[in-house]
Formats: sequence, structure tokens, C-alpha cells
Amino acid sequence: MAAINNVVDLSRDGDIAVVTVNSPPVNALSADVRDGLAGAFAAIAGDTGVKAAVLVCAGRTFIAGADISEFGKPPRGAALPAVQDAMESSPVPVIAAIHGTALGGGLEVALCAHYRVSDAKAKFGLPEVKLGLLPGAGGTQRLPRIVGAKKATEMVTSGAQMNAEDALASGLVDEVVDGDLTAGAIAFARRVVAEKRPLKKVRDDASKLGGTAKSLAPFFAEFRKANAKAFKGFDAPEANIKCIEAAVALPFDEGLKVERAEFMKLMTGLQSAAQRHVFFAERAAAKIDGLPADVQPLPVKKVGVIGAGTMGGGISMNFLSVGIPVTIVEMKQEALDRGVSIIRKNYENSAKKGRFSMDEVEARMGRLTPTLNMDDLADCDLIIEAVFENMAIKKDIFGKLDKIAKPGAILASNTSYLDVDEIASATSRPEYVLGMHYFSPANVMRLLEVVRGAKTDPQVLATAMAVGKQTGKIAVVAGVCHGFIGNRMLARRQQQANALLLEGAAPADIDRVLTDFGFPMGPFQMSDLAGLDIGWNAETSKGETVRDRLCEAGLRGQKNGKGFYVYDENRNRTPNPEALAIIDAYAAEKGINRRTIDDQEILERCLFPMVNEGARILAEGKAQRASDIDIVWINGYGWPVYRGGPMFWAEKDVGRERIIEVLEKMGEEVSPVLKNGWKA
Ligand code: T1G
Repeated sequence: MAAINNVVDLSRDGDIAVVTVNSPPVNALSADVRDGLAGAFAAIAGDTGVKAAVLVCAGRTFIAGADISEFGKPPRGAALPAVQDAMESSPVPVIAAIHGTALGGGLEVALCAHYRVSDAKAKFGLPEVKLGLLPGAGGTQRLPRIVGAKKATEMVTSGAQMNAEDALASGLVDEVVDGDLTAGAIAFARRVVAEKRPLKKVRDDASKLGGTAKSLAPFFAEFRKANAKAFKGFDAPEANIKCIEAAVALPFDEGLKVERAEFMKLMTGLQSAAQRHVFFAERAAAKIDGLPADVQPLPVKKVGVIGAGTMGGGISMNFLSVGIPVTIVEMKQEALDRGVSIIRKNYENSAKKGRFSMDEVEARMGRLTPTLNMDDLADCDLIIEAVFENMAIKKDIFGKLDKIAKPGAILASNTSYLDVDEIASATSRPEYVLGMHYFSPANVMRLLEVVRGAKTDPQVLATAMAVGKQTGKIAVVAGVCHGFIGNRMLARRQQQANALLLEGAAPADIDRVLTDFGFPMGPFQMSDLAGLDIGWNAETSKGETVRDRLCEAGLRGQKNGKGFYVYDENRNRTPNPEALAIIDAYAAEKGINRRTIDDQEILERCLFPMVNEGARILAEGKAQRASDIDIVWINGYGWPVYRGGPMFWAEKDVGRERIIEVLEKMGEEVSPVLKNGWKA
């Protein structure tokens, strides 16, 4: 084995050359890897003793793409197209041997081999669209030449991965190897040589595109129409489609030029910078600053959930779905039965959609133990309380749990804003208490705010974070404060939205400005969906707020078809003149001069105070890093991923100066962290 450089080795198995990439963690196409590959294939081209070459990767995966951390930096090392040309124009057959995930540039490199083999678990994809990009190394021109233009369009606009079975069926791989992959690839290479098989260049075979520009035009038109809602706001999907259209309409090298041009437009755009920021921010969120390296998560083999309502049921499903048994507790049999039946119905619906079998439904339900007796939680490793938001009730429950739960059990509250330290004070083991704030529907929403109490033990925190990852959540550490990270900032937006309402902006205008910005829903649509009477009490209501007045007038939102909007039987909404009249009257009563407010003011007043609150949260250490705040808002509150999150947007899109200027005009006290800038 001869090292070409620190990450690429070249060895021989008789007359078969083996190029091995070994660049943990995911063999990304860094400058060193590109240099190593260029060197290896140059050596192979110059060695007449070599009859074929196998490209394989060490570690957990084949090349998982270009090295994203190099983007935006001055280019170094061999250019990827040069490496690909060296492979494609190799004088001997090149076989790519794939395991793990061949993604992005990794698959594009494999598509420049003359043959591809893989193990049975390998996955294949071009996920660049998730980074606001497109496959910029020939993937949009070569992939359709193998799987057809239609399949390629789906793959590059969704970023979805293809499994080995489908890859073999579609011709993406030529063989799925049993046993040792490298040995299987070398054997395959020997057969290619022995049978004098051609050096198949994907670029030269357009026979599988599946149609012409004319015959496929209806497909592309229908595809755009069918995905218009999903692609709204994103630049990358359309650019990807354009490249596949070019692959169908143009010769290979012309199509490559279109790909290059579209790629550079996206690469230099803010959306891709935002989505790349989010890629690394998601991974950074899992890290706990200052956690000693030797702190390992505690085992969580059995979970208890208190409360079988909407949140308790959804939380339980997260564990049942990954094989962890759950004991769920309720006060009354009827509530328990209702909770369990909703869990079953949700699973049965997923089975009907073909996500898994009815056997799997039974297996998951088989892991659920409903009970009316909290003592049945005595052997749980983690207990999550998900009952009504009332401090006295929660402290009572934690006091009882303190006596029931085994030593070392973690006690978590799903409170969405109450003081976790006060809840912990109801126990003799505050170091084992923290918050695990799920978002509704808890079995769907990816975000989990893990609230670190003043006395929470680092190992307990690490365990909750690990449990979050294990159950498919993006866990973010938050400190104890009112509303933690997300709800605390949301309150600032709602405050301004309510003020704008009185000053003259219509609910529909405010909602439109925020949905045009990219949020799935505006604040007043959300209020109508959640129900205007959440936390409202008819007996004590004195018409002090607009919401009181709306509720006193019988408006409840979607649940009774009238709130800020009136809703028809298909839930289509139109502004509710009754609500507008109530708002008018309230504003007049308060002597507020109403005026026309433009969209920019609406947007800035709704979002800038949020950013300021985010800066305060950082200043108080209630969030570890600004990118965590971005992850909270993208995964819990519908902030558009192509805008990178509120803190990224503030820094990279709007600029802190503009925000400070507007906040000062609004009479807001500007956080020093906003003035001085924050750790990303
Ligand atoms: N570049 C740089 N670092 C990467 C990386 C990449 N492509 N992929 C992963 N990492 C780092 C990641 O930050 C983390 O670091 C560690 O590896 C483990 O990752 C020209 C333009 C491969 C499925 O989009 O989807 O090719 O946090 O925690 O859950 O057309 O990583 O430990 O310091 O995610 O097992 C296209 C991106 C690039 C694939 C593994 N490729 N990666 O998941 O581990 S653009 C992608 C993934 C491109 C060309 C274009 C996943 C994974 P740290 P991890 P995992």
C-alpha cells in the first residue's frame, strides 16, 4: 500500500489497482482527497501493469459529498472536474465500490467510474438542494443518463436517497456485492477485464433519458405545478429542474455549461449560505459546551410519561417508534383510553400510508403500558411529565415522583415556559431534573428544547440530548427563563403584531407579510388555529384585551369557524368584518390613531424585537450559541430554512446596524450583544 497523500492510498491486488480514500468522518471531497485521487489516477494511467482500478473508501461511508466547510473559501488543490476526467478517461476500467452513503460529489465521482458496485446497505443521493445548491460536478447531466430524466428530477429536487436494490434495478450500480466489498469489487474488475467489457462513460449514453425535450415538456410542466407549494421561496429546486431539462435538450458538454452557470448563481447566493449555515448549526446544537469528554449518557431502556393528552401521547410515540417501552399514566380511565386510542389511530394511519406494516403497529402498541397508578413508574430510567401548565400541579407530581422513581432516574417536565428550577425544588434530587420541551404534534415536530436547570447534572443533560437524537429530534440546550428560547422570542413578535393591529394594520396584512417572508402561517392564523380562548376565562374576562373582546363576542377561531377570519366548510378563510369592527372599537376606545402601515414596517416590527430578544437570551447564557436560536426557530416555529434563522438573517441579510436603528426608533432597549455581535 503506497500513500499518495495523507488521505488517499494506492495499492495493488495483482494487476488490479486499489485506490482507498481514508478521510474521516465521511470522506468528504476535501482538497487533500481531490489531490490524492488526482495523483492516484495519474499513477494508474502511467502504469501498464494495471489492468483495472477499484475506488473504495475506508471508514463508515463512501464519499459523502464535496467538503461543505471549504465552500466560500479560496479554492485549493485539484479541481473536481479534473479528477473526474482522469477517472472517466482512464485507459483501464475504473470500478467504484460503494458502501454507506454516496452523496452529492461522492455520487458524481462514482458516476465517472465505468462501473459501480455496492454492498446491500448502500444509499445513493444528490442532496445538494438541501444546501440550497444543485449537483455541480456533472450530476444533473450524468444521473438522468442512467435513471432517466423523471427519476433524476425527483432525486435532485428532493435530495432523497435511493437504496441499493433500486440502484441495481435502475442501473445506477452494476452489481450488489455480498460479503467483503473490496474483494467483491476486485473480482468484478477481473471479470470486466476478462470479458473485455467496454469503458462505459455515462456521459456518452443518452439512450436512457426517457424522452426528448418535446416529449418530456409536459412532465416538467406538471412536476413544477405539483411541487409549487413545496418549492415556494426556494431558489434551488427550479435551478435543478432547469439542469435536467438541459440534460434532455442539449449535448452533454452544453448541458454541463448550464449546470455550471446555475450552480454558481446558487453558490454565491444568500439562500445557500443560509442552508449551509443550518447544516452545521444542526450538528453544533448537539454539542454541550464545557461537557467533560468522559461524561457518557445514562442508559434509557424504559420511559414513563405522565399525561395521555395530545402532548403525552405524541411524546410516548417517539419512544415506542424506536423500540423503547413506555408506561403512560393518567388520572381517569376514560382519559387513558382516549390517549391510547389516539396513539393507535396515528400509527394505523401511518400504516395505511405504507410507512410500516400493521404488524409494526402492533409491535409499537405492544410496548405501551397504560396505567392509572404512578407507582408503575418505579423502574423507569426517564419520566416525562406532560400535564396541564400549572406550577402547583407540576410540583405536586414531582414531589410524588421523587418518592416513586428509582435512584438515578431522570425526571423531566414538558413545560413550555414554567420555571424548571422551581419544579425541581419539589424533589430531593434537583440534579436529576430538567425540562424536555416538545412541540405539538410531539411525534412529528423535530425540535426539542432541553432545559438545563441550575442544578441539573451534566450527565443528566447529556442523556436528555442523546435521547433526543435517538428519537429523531434536534435537541437544543436552553436555560431556565420564561418561555426558554422559542416562546420567549415568539412573545416579542406577538406583542408587536398585537400593537400593529391597533395602530391600523389588518390581521390579514400582518399574516400576509409573514407568510410572504416564508413562515407557513401568520400570527393571527395561528391564534385562530390554536383557539382564541386558550387560557381565556369567561367568568373573569373584563374585555381588557382585543382577545377578551373577541372571545366575549363568541369568536373562537377555526373551532367555531370565526375568529380573526371566518372559515368555510373547507377551512378557506376570509377576513372577519366582526373582528375588524371589534379591533376598531377597541383602538378608538384607547384613543389610538390608526394609520396605514406598510409591509416593511410590519416585517421589521415583528422580527427585529425577536432578534433583540435572541441577543438577550445569548447575553444571559440561556442559549449556548446564536446558531442554536436559528435551529429552534427553523424546527419549532416555521422560520424559512432558506433564510438561515433569525440570528443568521439579522447578521447576514439585514445587518445589525439596520436592526439597531429601527429598534431605537421603536424605543426598544437594544441588547449589547446585538450591538457588539455574537458568537455564531
Ligand atoms: N462536508 C463537510 N463535513 C461534513 C460533510 C460534508 N459533505 N458531511 C458530513 N460532515 C461532517 C458533519 O459536519 C459532522 O461533523 C460529521 O461529518 C458527521 O456528520 C459538487 C456541491 C453523510 C448522511 O449534503 O448528509 O457535494 O459535527 O453528524 O448523521 O455537487 O453527514 O462531527 O464535527 O451528519 O452519520 C453534498 C451531507 C455536499 C451530505 C452522515 N453532500 N452530509 O450523517 O453524521 S455538496 C451532502 C450528510 C456537494 C457537489 C456538491 C450526513 C451523512 P461534526 P453527521 P451522520
